[in-house]
Amino acid sequence: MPPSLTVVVPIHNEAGFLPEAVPRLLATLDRVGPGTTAILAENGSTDDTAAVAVRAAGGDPRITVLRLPTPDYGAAMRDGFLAARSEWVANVDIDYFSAEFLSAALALAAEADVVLASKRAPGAVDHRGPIRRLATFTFNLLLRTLLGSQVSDTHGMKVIRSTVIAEIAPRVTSTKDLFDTELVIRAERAGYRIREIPAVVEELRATRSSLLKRVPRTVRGLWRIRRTLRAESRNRS
Ligand SMILES: Nc1nc2c(ncn2[C@@H]2O[C@H](COP(=O)(O)OP(=O)(O)O)[C@@H](O)[C@H]2O)c(=O)[nH]1
Ligand SMILES: [Mg+2]
Repeated sequence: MPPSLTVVVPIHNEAGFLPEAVPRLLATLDRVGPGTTAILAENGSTDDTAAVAVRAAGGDPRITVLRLPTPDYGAAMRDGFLAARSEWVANVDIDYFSAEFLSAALALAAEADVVLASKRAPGAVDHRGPIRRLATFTFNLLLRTLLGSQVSDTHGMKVIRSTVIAEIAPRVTSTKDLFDTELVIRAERAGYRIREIPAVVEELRATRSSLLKRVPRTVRGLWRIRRTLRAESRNRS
């Protein structure tokens, strides 16, 4: 039997998309196997996302809806991870998840602590447009040059051992889109075993956030992580 897994899905202003996405998520839980549940972590929506999520789940006990006031993708992920009671947790977006990846990641349970679906690993197939692919390439370059990371992608589907979450998540200082990046970088630096599975990326709808706004915010955020990690290692030595 595969180990238990909680799939954490941050959701925000998704009332229109959930009626088709939640049945797809339930079918994915079925395919990954018994012991697989999901937490839909809503925060700060201006539509009735949380109520629609509860309705779309139709009382299925495998789905829990968390609700918090302030919009923050990373905080939703962190709250979902910390609420989970399974051996493993996953993070996926509501428009991008796959049973194949989740099952393949759990199959690596004996040899990995963090399994990333990488859009940049050899063999990955990325069906997104050229601008989004360029953004992922540049982000990865920054991870390597600014943070000295060996991983090829920190943003997207991932499966993490709960003991790693318990140790690392409380130390993460980034919120929003960089929470998971800092989590993975800290896990890597702590010596946890990171494995990557080449991803097949097919988003089910166009991106809703502006890349132009996201790029400067991301670069500033990565510099801030670098400063924080450097200060921590100076304080330790
Ligand atoms: N809880 C929460 N979820 C968010 C927030 N912003 C985006 N999301 C969710 O994050 C996931 C990715 O969002 P999406 O708009 O597809 O972003 P993109 O594909 O990265 O451009 C989706 O499941 C969104 O509902 C937020 O402020 N809070
Ligand atoms: Mg998306």
